[in-house]
Amino acid sequence: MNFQKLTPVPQKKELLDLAFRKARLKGVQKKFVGNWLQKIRYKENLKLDIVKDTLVTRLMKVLQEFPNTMDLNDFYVELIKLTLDYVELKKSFGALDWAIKQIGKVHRVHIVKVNEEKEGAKVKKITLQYYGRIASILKQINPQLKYLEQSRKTLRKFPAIKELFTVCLYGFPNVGKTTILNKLTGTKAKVAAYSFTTKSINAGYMKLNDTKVQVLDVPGTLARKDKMNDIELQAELVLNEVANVVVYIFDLSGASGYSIKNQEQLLQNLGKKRKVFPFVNKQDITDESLLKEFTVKHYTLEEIKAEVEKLM
Ligand SMILES: Nc1nc2c(ncn2[C@@H]2O[C@H](COP(=O)(O)OP(=O)(O)OP(=O)(O)O)[C@@H](O)[C@H]2O)c(=O)[nH]1
Ligand SMILES: [Mg+2]
Repeated sequence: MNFQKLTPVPQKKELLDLAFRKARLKGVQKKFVGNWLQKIRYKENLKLDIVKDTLVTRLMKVLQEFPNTMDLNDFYVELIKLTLDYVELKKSFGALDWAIKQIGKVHRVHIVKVNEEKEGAKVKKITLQYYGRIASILKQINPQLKYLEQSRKTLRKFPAIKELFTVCLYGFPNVGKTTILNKLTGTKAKVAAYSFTTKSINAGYMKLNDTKVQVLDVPGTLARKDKMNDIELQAELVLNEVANVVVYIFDLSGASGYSIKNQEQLLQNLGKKRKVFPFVNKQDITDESLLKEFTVKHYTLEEIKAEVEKLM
C-alpha cells in the first residue's frame, strides 16, 4: 500500500468553486440549438449535469483512493487504529457516500423542474436553487472532508512496509539507529545529535544471499507502556507484527543520555519472542574500560548479517 501517493482531499469551497466554474464556462462555450426556451433549457441542463458529474467524480475518487481496511495487512490496520479515529473514519466514508447519493437525487429533481418550466426567466432561478441545495449538501459533509484530509496527512507518514524478511533496529533515542540503517542499506534517512529525530519509521533494503531484506529503523522509545505516544506505539507494533529479527543498539558512550542499566533493561523487555542481536554503537567515543566491563553478548554488523542469512 502506498499511502504517500494519496491525493489531497478536496474541501467544500474548492469543490464548489471548481464545479460552478466548469458549469459556467461550458454554458458560455457551447452553442445550443432550438427555440429560445429550448436553448435555455439545454444550457441549464448542461450546467446541472456538469456540477453533479464534477462533484460525484471528485468524491468517488476520495473513496476509491483511501485504503480499505479489508485489503490491508494487520500491521496497517493496527496502525490506523492507533493513529486515527477508526469510527470517525468509517463515518466520513459514509458521509461521502450519502453526499454522492444526495447530489444525484437533487440533480434528478431539478432536471425535471428545468424541463417542465415554461418561463425562461424562471429556468435560471431553478439552477440557482439547485446550486444552493448542492452547496448545502457539501456544507453538511465539510467536517468529514476536513477529517479525511487530516487523516490523509497522517496516512502519508505511514512507512511503506513490504512483506519481506525484516530486520528491525531498536533501542533508546539517539543511540544511532538511523545511522546504522544508513550504513547497512545506503539510505539517507535523517540523523541528528538530539533525541527523537526519527518521527516515523524509516525503511531501507539490503541484499543478503541475493535476497532483498527489509531494514526498519523505528523511533526511539522510552518504553513506558502507559505513556507511549503514537510514534512509540508504532515502534512496538513493528516489533510485534513485522520484525523477524531485532538488532538492539547500545550506546555505552553516554552521548545519548541513557544509562547502560536502562539500556540493558529495555533489551530484556524485548523478551524471547524473536531473535535479538545486540550491537554496541559509538565505540569510537566509548571508554575502553566500559567496553571491557560490558557483559552483554554483542555482535559486529558483519556478524549480524551472517546470522541473519542463516535465519532467512
Ligand atoms: N561518534 C559517533 N557518533 C555516532 C555514531 N553513530 C551515531 N552517532 C551520532 O549519534 C547521533 C544520533 O544518531 P541517530 O542515528 O540520529 O540516532 P537515532 O537512534 O536514530 O536517534 P532517534 O531517531 O532520535 O531515536 C548523531 O549525532 C550521530 O551522528 C558513532 O558510531 N560514533
Ligand atoms: Mg533515528
